[in-house]
Amino acid sequence: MSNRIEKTYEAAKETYAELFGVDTEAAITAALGVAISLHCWQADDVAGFEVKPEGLSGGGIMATGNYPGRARNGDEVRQDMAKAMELIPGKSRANVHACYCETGGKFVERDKLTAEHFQGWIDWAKELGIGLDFNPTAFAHPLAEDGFTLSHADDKVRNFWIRHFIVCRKIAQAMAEAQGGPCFMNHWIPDGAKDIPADRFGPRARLADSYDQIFSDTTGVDREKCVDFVESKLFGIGSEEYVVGSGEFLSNYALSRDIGLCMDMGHYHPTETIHGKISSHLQFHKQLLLHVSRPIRWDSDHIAIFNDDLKNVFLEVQRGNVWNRVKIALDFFDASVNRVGAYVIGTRAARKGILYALLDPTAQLQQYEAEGKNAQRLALMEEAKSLPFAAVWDMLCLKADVPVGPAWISEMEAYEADVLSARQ
Ligand code: RNT
Ligand code: ZN
Repeated sequence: MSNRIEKTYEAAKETYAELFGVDTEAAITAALGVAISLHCWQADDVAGFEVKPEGLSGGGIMATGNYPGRARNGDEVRQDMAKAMELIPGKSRANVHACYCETGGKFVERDKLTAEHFQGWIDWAKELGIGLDFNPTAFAHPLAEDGFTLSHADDKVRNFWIRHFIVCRKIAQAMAEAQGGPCFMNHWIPDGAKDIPADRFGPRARLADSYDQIFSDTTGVDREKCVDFVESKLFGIGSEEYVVGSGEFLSNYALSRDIGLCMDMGHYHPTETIHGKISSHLQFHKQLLLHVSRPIRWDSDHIAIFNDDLKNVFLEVQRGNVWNRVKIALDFFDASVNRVGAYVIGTRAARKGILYALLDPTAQLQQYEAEGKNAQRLALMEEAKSLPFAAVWDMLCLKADVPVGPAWISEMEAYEADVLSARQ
């Protein structure tokens, strides 16, 4: 098998080099080195491990489906993520939400969380040799029930969330220190209204003020280690009409305060894609966090696949040569299929997208463009689509020592039979 892959690859390598001037070896090495952060919340449908007092409810976010085998605690989530990582080529990170704290069976309110409650994650990441990223959790909580958190009109509620975000940055800092490198911290809030608000200004003024309080807290936090991003959204369930942290609001906020901007592929109008926005934002913003997801109608969180939207995002990064200014994280949650399978499908798709972009004949395309040869430019773009990409992808998997092609499916099935099926 590896013989066949090597032979096919050698032919592909020649085709890429001779006809397109592309070095497949360099592309494979570069593609394996781009970190992709795997979100812990695919393993358990965004449930988390908080010990919840009576009456504590959900809200703000929703996974649909009830496929058996959901992870029920930290060890199971980590076990599933580690299994997925065995089947995924290239550099991984793990992205943890605050509600995935482990508090030893005791209820700990979100504004009292500390790094101690994430020691299980920190130790595990060290063992695997991967970095951790972090997120405050501003949903699935009684004080998020009416749809407002950091922009809440009641200062008691708003201050609670400010305190939560402040302690979360300290946790991110501790993660960064433990791993000897930055922890990318994403601040997403669900705030918004189902129907037409009479005041769109007030919540936005309060949100700006809350963020200012959060980001100006420098006690024990430095921006090289805890690297903050804010994530916008178009609408959510229960915030169909108005989202406080809209694209414009958060882009302006982030830029004016020197905070990173996060774009989730699923957070725009259904006919809108994000690749065209990257060059606009990066004229002004220093860096972007990209949440790789797949929007379908009202849902922004289907499993990422190797489609045009995804290819275009990475092609844009390649053509602008901004690999060092984007961070890549996954954000989808599908509870209707084998969840380890969901991780592997989505992460392999993202890695494919990265490799696909790194194999782009960018130099030639841009030269045609400079010479006004636009038929040639479009022709080469079209021809590049039918290059033997699969052969290079298979070689990447081989080099990374992960299953090639559909071989991982049977490993997923075996894991389901051995591990997942025992979970009630
Ligand atoms: C929600 C945002 C956000 C969340 C995670 C769980 O619409 O995309 O990134 O998915 O924080
Ligand atoms: Zn997201």
